[in-house]
Amino acid sequence: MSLISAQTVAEHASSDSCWIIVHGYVYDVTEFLPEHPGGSRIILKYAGKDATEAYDPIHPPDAITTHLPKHKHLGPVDPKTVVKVEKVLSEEEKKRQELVAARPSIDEIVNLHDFEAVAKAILPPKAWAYYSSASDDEITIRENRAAYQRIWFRPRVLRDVSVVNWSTTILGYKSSLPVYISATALGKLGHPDGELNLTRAAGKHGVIQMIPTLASCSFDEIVDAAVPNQTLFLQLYVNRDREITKRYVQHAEKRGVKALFITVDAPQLGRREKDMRMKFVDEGGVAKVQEGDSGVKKDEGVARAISSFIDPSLSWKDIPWFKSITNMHIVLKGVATPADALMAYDYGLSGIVLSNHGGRQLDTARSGVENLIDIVAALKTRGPWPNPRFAIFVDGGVRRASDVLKAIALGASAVGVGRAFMYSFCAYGQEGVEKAFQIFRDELEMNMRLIGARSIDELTPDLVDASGLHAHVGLTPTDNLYNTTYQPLALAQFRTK
Ligand code: PPY
Repeated sequence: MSLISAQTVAEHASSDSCWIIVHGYVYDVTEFLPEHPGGSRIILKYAGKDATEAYDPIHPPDAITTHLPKHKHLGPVDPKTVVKVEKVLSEEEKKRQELVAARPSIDEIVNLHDFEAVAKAILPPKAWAYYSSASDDEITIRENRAAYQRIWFRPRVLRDVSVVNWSTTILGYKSSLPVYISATALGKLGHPDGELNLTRAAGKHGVIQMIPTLASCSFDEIVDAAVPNQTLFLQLYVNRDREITKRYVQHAEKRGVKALFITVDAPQLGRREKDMRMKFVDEGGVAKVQEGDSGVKKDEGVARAISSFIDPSLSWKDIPWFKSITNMHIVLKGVATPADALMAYDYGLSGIVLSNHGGRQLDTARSGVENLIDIVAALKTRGPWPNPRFAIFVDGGVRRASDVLKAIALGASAVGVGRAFMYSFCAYGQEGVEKAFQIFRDELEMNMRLIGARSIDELTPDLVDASGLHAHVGLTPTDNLYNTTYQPLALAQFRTK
């Protein structure tokens, strides 16, 4: 195949003819411009140029080849013609890189909040905005933490706790921790290896990872990074085109994924204002919108930009179809009420995740751990509980092993942790994730001894006092570590010259 010179590519730098280079290959994306889920503006910024750096963090490597018809794949760029442009670092970027170099040594990290604080300091502002943002007034994201602080321990004593064991099974698969890695999207915004940091650490330590539909790495790259027999689950956003979903699910099953976690709390993506404002700043959008530039699309942040494929018509009627296309366990992620929990049970599913999507969807939704109380009570009406055929998981706000123990004591099978693991790799790569596992192990050992539970089975409701959980007001000690990393929302900014 003949090579295309960079100069030829540069001649196609408009919406009438738009070529871009990604990973050394030239693509004609002119006709794709109106279809790009992130809008055409962002592609046009790279028209006639190499877009790899902008493309990588937010697309799996194969996104462009699978979405663009073959005849638009024009050929490899001639590397000899590419003029290497010295990258000029902004003052902000220089400062950021200095902070990366001056990170605390990983030995200084003693809890999961430490990872978050490091990530907040060293992440590019857009990445931090996307990861940390939650919807509307961000009440729910904070409530997710606060709820755990309204549950108190009632420890048992004199139980010979010389040996304590926190290993368990999750949907029948061995797990060294009563915690799984929950799906978080776009891992390469925070670290060049993205989700692979999680896969590699999880494989080494016998922890289960839920692969995100919107990972930066491709599904196959993640599965390829796993060790033999490593248990992987898959989170699923259901595509409007069910054939795409079917292919994806069946491919996952073929590659050995054991459970499908269908996200049911995001028929439309929440408005995450930190993420939205970041985009405005970058594109100079505020000024242009105010000047009445009708060509400017009101930008809505990274997440909303790429979420148009998600099918809002998804309903209970689709459940039998999912059961017909896969033998994997099916779990609904994002259930919040006894009524829906009972429906999931009655549809013969394997479980539910009591989740509010890390506070990123419906603001002022209750926390998963609060919902756990009524949902366990409802499921008890269907027979003896715990029921080995139906698992309840909880996620949101977990930063301590004590949170995990509380949720399990109240009836959860295991707990999902998303952001905390993500921040651990943003800060220290795979080593960070491994350290996060170690912190969980240390905290689990200490807390299980102190509450008198030697195994996961011994975590029973009598060990906790959740009587204050439904009281949404009241005095609790301030969570200083969380509040320090929590970045308050900002209001609209005046323009500076
Ligand atoms: C989220 O951001 O909360 C997600 O679940 C991931 C995502 C990212 C982009 C579009 C839709 C969902």
